[in-house]
Amino acid sequence: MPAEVKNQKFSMLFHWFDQGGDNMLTHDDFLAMGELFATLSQPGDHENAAAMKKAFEEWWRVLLEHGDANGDGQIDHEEFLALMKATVTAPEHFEKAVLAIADALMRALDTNHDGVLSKDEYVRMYDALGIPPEHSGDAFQRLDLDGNGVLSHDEFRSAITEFYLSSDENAPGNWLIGPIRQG
Ligand SMILES: [Ca+2]
Ligand SMILES: [Ca+2]
Ligand SMILES: [Ca+2]
Repeated sequence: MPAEVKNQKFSMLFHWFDQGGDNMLTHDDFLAMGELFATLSQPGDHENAAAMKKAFEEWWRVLLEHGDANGDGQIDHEEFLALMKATVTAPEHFEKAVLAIADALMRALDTNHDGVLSKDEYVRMYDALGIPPEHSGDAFQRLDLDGNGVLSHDEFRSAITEFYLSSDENAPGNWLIGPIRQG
């Protein structure tokens, strides 16, 4: 049911971001996500590490500012789904939070600096970020829209954009962090 697809994707995201596992998102969770993503950058690559941490800070700032209705300094599951649909995916926030992470992540993962992601470079993301790796091959194939065996910057960006913005249950970008759990 297409209307449900975004809820399922954002629900997966909520549980992934909830690094403390208490079913609430806090500033600490976003600091932890920033640290986790920063581990993907190469030793000495402070620029991309800092860019990812900054983007997670921005993401948290947007959530707190626009969605903490009861002012307890935490974002619960319902608050998160509403915020993701209405606020984080608004163009002015999407660029600074989501796409800023995407661009720095792509540069960090591209370890041989050829401007594209090979399957090996892509799969490293799964291991490091705690995403179950068993579907990574399948995901890679779907995201490689022109089928040339590597992910271009555009393919990576469009996967991330689709993940956040598409209500189509068959959108390739839905596979970004694994298959959407049904039900
Ligand atoms: Ca709250
Ligand atoms: Ca590469
Ligand atoms: Ca490609």
